[in-house]
Amino acid sequence: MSAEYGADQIQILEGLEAVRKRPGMYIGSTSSRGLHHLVYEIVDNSVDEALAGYCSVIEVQINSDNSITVRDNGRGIPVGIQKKAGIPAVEVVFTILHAGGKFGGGGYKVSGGLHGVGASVVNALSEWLEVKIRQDGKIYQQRYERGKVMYPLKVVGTCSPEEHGTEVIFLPDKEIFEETVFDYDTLKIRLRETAFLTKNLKIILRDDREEKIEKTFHYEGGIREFVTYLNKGKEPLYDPVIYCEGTRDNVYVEVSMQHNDSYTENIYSFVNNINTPEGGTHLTGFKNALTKTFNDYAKKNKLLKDNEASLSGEDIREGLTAIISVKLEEPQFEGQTKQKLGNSEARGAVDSIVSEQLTYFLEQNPSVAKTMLEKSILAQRARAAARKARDLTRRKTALEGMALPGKLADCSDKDPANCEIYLVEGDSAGGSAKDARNKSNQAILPLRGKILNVEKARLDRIYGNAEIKSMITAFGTGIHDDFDISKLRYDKIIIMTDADVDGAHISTLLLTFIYRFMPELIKQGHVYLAQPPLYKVEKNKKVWYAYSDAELNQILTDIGRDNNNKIQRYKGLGEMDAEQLWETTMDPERRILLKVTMDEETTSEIDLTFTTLMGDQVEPRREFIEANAKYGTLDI
Ligand code: TSJ
Repeated sequence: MSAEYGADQIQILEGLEAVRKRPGMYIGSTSSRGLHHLVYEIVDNSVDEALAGYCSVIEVQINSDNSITVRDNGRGIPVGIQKKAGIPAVEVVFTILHAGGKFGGGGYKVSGGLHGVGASVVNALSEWLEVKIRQDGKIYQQRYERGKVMYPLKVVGTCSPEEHGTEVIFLPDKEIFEETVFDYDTLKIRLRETAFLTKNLKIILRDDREEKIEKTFHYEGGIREFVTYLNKGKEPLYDPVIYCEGTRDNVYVEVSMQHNDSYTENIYSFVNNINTPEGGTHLTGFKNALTKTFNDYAKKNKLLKDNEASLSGEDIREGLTAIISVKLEEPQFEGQTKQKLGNSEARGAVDSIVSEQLTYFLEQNPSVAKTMLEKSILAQRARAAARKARDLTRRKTALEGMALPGKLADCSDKDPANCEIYLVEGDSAGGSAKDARNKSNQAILPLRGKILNVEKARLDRIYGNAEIKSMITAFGTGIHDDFDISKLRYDKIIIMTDADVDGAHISTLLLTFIYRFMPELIKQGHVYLAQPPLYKVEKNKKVWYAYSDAELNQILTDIGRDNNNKIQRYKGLGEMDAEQLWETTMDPERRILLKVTMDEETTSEIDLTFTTLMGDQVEPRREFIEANAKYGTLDI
């Protein structure tokens, strides 16, 4: 055990009881999200060990009782007595609350610095936790229950002197968490991301609950492979992925990027492996470097004349997928949600490393440079056309006040808090919905024909699309930089489509539009999916509605299966009359609404979901839509 690992570095703040009293302060929430955070808190310690160069494999296992095992082949948490506390260092790690909780204000965890941060929090919130350490030919073990030590650290066996590592197994406390069942896919997404960000680290995820699943994430190319993964289903414009790496001012910088043939920008930034959805200095440094380097190159090589306008950053980033990953000792996070990097040295480090290496790359690869330039010039032209179209609509609204779309059947209540708007596929269903609705607070916007796929259209076409224009004016908020949530005209935006594959497809197109143009509406919980029933069952003048096959079976079992049932399968909203539509899908007292939510920590996966759905590859899309249509929801 090294001398630096002493108690003096660890600031003891409060007992574990405080964690149990206010768990939200330490892990954000006690919902499913907080539950999964427990796993990340433990795994992060093994990742730190990997970053320090001592660990190459991490195994994460969901056991049949929903406990979690995390095992690594690192040096093993030190077992020697820690001077200040007078107990083994491992016991300090699990029983003493360390400084710098992620959610309790104060600093963030420093990768490669304060190990064991978070372990005591997990311990406090677990019914039981056991740690096993292999070190110097011995196996050590200790057990805790709700944070309390059950016995002093003891040797429980021997192992080969070459073996070393840490194994932790814990069961989240049902007294604390509303949800104690782990979701395999949630862990999979996060662990895959961690593996991308830590090249050469192998992460194995196992689910031992029902049918056994095992998946290994191991990316020698690191964030280069992350970009390839994100560009799956799109057409890359050049190969291989561009990669920059270096250290400046104690900031380790890695950037990977590749353009594809789409029109959206997909840039994800990370600090010490933590996603920064709001960006910050590292992202700014990257954008500056890209814009400047590219314009300099174009001018120097006469690809852009001196009198021609420079390409804007947005033009150059059209269709760009990129990962910016920095690692630094003392990250400062800013902004409301503390997700925005503030360290100014990160801006300089990323800017100079990317400028230098990208300049060299462009000079060495003139054909790639040319491809990028052509894409940017097309983007520049489209943007100019789009600006014109947008200015035109803006001027119109200014002149005519609220120029609401003609097809909108608005509600009479003018207080947005009370109002909802139904986006309804097709004119006939739109007609039924207009008859069915409560006119005072429910507005109907019928959408005709195919909704434009915003993933595959340039801005000028998007702005020219009638359905999109009418949604933008009806919502009232504006889009992108002009977006203003305070102008939202309806508290709920409800997408109502047929309960079949086509309906699911239309829902997805609408969600894609909202996600790309006004993501805040989803983040702030204003977007919903209506759930029309699949079946109507009638017997002896009584009526039941079923929203799934399982529910239909239950109803038939309850009322008896005989020839007096008349079962009707609804093929679409259009088959319901106004009264049925009201009863089943629109009456706030009886309807089922699914709120569309997104987990900001795994934004890259949401983008990928939309790309899968909206990209060119038909098969994965069909599978996804069918899988989700069955449950009547889209899980983004
Ligand atoms: F969360 C946790 F703390 F319980 C935990 C820590 C859980 C798991 C699964 C692994 C670990 C962990 C800690 N793996 N590896 C380490 N390494 C150290 O704690 C360590 C080992 C040696 C030295 C040294 O200076 O010799 C220093 C440290 C921090």
